[in-house]
Amino acid sequence: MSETNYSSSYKRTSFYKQIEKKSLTPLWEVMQDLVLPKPSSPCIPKIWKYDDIRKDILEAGDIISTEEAERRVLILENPGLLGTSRITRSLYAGMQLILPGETARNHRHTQTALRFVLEGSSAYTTVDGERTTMKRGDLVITPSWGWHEHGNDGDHPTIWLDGLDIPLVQFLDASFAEPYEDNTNQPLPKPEGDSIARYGSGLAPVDNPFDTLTSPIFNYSYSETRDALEKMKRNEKWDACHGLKMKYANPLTGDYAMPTIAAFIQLLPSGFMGQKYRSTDSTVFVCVEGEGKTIVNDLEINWTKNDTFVIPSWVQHSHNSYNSDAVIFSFSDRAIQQKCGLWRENRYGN
Ligand code: 1HN
Repeated sequence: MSETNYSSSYKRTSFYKQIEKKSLTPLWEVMQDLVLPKPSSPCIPKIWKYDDIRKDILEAGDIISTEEAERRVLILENPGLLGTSRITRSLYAGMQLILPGETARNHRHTQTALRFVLEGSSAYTTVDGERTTMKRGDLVITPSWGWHEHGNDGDHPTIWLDGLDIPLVQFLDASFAEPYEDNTNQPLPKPEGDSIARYGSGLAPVDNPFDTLTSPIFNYSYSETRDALEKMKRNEKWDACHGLKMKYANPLTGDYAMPTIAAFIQLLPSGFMGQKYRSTDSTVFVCVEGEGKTIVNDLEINWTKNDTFVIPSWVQHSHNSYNSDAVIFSFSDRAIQQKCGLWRENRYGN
């Protein structure tokens, strides 16, 4: 073989060995895997039926205490991302159980968290000095590095879905976490309802602006949200793909409620047959009310109350409700993608 024969595989293999020792590696062997012409996520579509997993979540209550576990959670791990504790490539999700009389101690970390309450009405969360009661359908958020603890004062278990930006923070190597001093409870300088009164009434304090990266409203109550949807619905301006879809907004900026995670609520009117849609943010959906199906290529995902399902980035899907209005909560990494100019969507199968 001539000196100039580029395709000599022997020459290449020995060259690769030579440079490997110097921590060098050839781009041309991997470039196609690094820069894809379109998203191709290892995340796969998947549903967790609440009826199927509820007994396992409750059984975890016999297996471990909140004291021992720190947080008693069953992770929803995407089968395409086994061993990674991820529901999508950038997001973590889990089902958390807190039994009557239990507490989950105060701590903080740089990961941002959301909780979407599925069952129970007697648990509470305290975030940075204010307590809130957690009722079904409430969205409770915890900012990066905010102190937070939970408890259940009632007679029934409470179960909620946690969503955190754990994989994103992991990727950036920006994780810090710490327990509260001597495992005590945090002080409660603010009365319950203070932040919603101060920031959720179309008012804002004149001075001392809040850290607006995360919304100062930390419990978006379902009764308010549901009422708003019901009133908006009278206008009948349905989006062909989404029905009536709203984002949870920071009232001070109009941006998403959290800097990294976008959260949404949508109402599909009875008998809605959505058009095809895809976007670059892999999304976790939870059916809050009603029932229906989401068609994903050849797959039909049938969902009813409290079922959680995931649709990967850039996968075509369409939502359909059956014979009652359906309400769906969802969250994704759209908040961070849009800040980086990465987010794309398309409609109608284009
Ligand atoms: C966490 O702090 C909570 O506070 C839930 O309820 C899930 C998963 C990983 C790391 C921290 C909580 C978590 C978590």
